[in-house]
Amino acid sequence: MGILNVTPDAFSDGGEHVDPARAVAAARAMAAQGAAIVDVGGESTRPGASVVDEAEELARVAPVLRALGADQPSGAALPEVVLSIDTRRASVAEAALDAGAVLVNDVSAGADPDMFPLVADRGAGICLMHMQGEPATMQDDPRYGDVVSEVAGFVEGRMRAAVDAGVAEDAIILDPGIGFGKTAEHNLALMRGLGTIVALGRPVLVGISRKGVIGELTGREVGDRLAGSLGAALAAVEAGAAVLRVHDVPETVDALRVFTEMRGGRA
Ligand code: HH2
Repeated sequence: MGILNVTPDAFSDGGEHVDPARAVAAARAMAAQGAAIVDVGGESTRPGASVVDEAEELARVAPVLRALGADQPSGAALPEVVLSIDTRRASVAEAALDAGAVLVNDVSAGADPDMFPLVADRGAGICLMHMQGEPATMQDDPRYGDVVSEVAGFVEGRMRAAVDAGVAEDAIILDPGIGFGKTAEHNLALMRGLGTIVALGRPVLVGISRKGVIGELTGREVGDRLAGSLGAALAAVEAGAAVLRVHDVPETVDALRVFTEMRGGRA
């Protein structure tokens, strides 16, 4: 999953793709480089980020999704790729689904009461992520008893709630939410304990690309975390992750290809 942040303030690529034409070109490049999914987001959820109003979020993502949606399914400009909308708002998700998205990446795991009914009605996919607190304050002293069992219990509960609301179980992806209300130790524990979430039986998405835990382990600034992010990506796959949400698509595709070939598996 390639990340396309159409925001002025994302933590590592803020401002790069605010111009819709540049955003569309970046999405097409990621698809050509081997991304299976492109995740378009109009609201930064980095620690300390402020909430974007609905009109602004829609204005950011809609033109990009419409242009990318128009590429499908001919594949001429955009090879077959799943379009994903990174939003906590059902209204934004609905507009994105209208424009050609088929996956909703919801970092609040369905906090908007209209989200699960929408996803169910449209037969879309949904990624349910764990977050403790809200982006503005989530890194102010996050605490857990046992982070792995609490996060696994949360995503399992949200999966049940989604299914109860009519979402097909096989449309659900689960995500431990690396960096969302977690210290570096919590993030490491979740990576080491990823198997507990994998055991819930749904594909697991890991978004760790360039995040703070990579900085903690390597001492590198955001722009210099590619090698560390690749190490984390391979560790995630080894632990059973099915989807990697990354900024650096071609490098991750290469790393995965070599890793899986050498382990005798399939890329
Ligand atoms: N991380 C970010 C945003 N969305 N979605 C899922 N499912 N999992 C994640 O780990 C995840 C996510 C934060 O990273 P990024 O998009 O690069 O930054 P920002 O939130 O500043 O736009």
